[in-house]
Amino acid sequence: MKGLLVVLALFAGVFGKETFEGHQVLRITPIHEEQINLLKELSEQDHLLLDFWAEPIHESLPVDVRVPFHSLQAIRAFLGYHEIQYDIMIQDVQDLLDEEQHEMMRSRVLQPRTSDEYDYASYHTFSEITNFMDMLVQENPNFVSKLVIGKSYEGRPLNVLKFSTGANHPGIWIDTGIHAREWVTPASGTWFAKKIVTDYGHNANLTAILDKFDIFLEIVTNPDGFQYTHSSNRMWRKTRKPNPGSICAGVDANRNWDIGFGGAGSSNNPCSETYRGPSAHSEPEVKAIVDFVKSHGNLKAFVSIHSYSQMLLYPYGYTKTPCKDEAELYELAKKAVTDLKSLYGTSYKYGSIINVIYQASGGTIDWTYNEGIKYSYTFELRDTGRYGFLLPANQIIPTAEETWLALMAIMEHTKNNPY
Ligand code: BPX
Ligand code: ZN
Repeated sequence: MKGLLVVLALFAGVFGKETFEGHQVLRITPIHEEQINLLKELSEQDHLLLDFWAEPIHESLPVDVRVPFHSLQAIRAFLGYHEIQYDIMIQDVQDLLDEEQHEMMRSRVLQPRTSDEYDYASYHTFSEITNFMDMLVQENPNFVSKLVIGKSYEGRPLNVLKFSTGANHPGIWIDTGIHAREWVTPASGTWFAKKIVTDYGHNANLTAILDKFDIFLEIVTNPDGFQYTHSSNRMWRKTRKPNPGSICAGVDANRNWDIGFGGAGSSNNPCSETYRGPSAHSEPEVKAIVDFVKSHGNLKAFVSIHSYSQMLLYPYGYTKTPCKDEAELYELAKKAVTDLKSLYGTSYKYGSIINVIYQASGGTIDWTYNEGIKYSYTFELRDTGRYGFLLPANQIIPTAEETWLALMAIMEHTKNNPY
């Protein structure tokens, strides 16, 4: 059976799109340690092909899991037998994907000729986002440029938009889309790019920031994975480099950094969604950022954007030891999420990665923080699990707008507190 499913998966990968008909996303709510342990055992049953959107870790975090149609009976029986509570969050994953595709097709009818015509309220492919970047550069030649900091495994350019008003400025970095399926993040990144161009010279706060700092924005940080979510498997998370000796491809680019590499909260199994890779910085998508950070040498803030779960996090993820700027990072996170909430009432948790989510080794911002970039943060954007990675497109703009307020708080603090 397992062999057959693997063959089917490969078939889908080569010849078409993986479908998710009848798949459900369940939110499981374990109430004590014993139930957590049962769920951990469940997650090791590879033949069930479960996709844990949120892993069983501790009782305060619900466990979201996508269950293929053929495993639903078994899972329901298991949860019922052990009296573990759960709710159905998504009745049929494919229905949401069909709606998402429909929405994208509708948007595509009008090809944008300018960045004003671009449909920020819809999801887009890598090539559409690349065209957007080129339009923005063309429209603002003295302000915006496109750097290519490297190439992905499959050879796509790793594009970074640079917003700059003068030479030798310190830098602020923002990346979106390092995890392929977290679609609202590159969609928000695209909106941020337009917002920066619109507000410069009009919004006093952003203008003051840009008079002193360059902003670097990598919108599609994992282009191979992103393309794969469009062409083959909407649920793909990792990079797309093959793993020699395994039928599973890809590395978790948020476990591949050279800090606590190989530690707890990362996997040495190439088939795991948190596979750390054969060595630190093994992924060209990660190495390109490492080289950029080092060669730039003067980044003062680094923000890496994920979804979902509505959190603003700072180092560390690999250790319980508080980072030395914990007090300041905590206060700034509090201010940022307060500003974020002021727009639509969206609530965010905040704190260190290990305290607020879970232990995770080899994460991006642990590395950037230890490189001396004090204001290193990670966002987990909307929502808290109603749609998870499949956030409907009508939430893109509100998500981007509220997140922008938090980004402004971080950038302003960075400007006002030189170090
Ligand atoms: C964020 C920063 C550093 C270490 C971990 C995170 C959480 C992030 C992850 O496990 O890489 C969660 C997520 O964005 O991937 C979303 N998710 O799987 O639900
Ligand atoms: Zn992520």
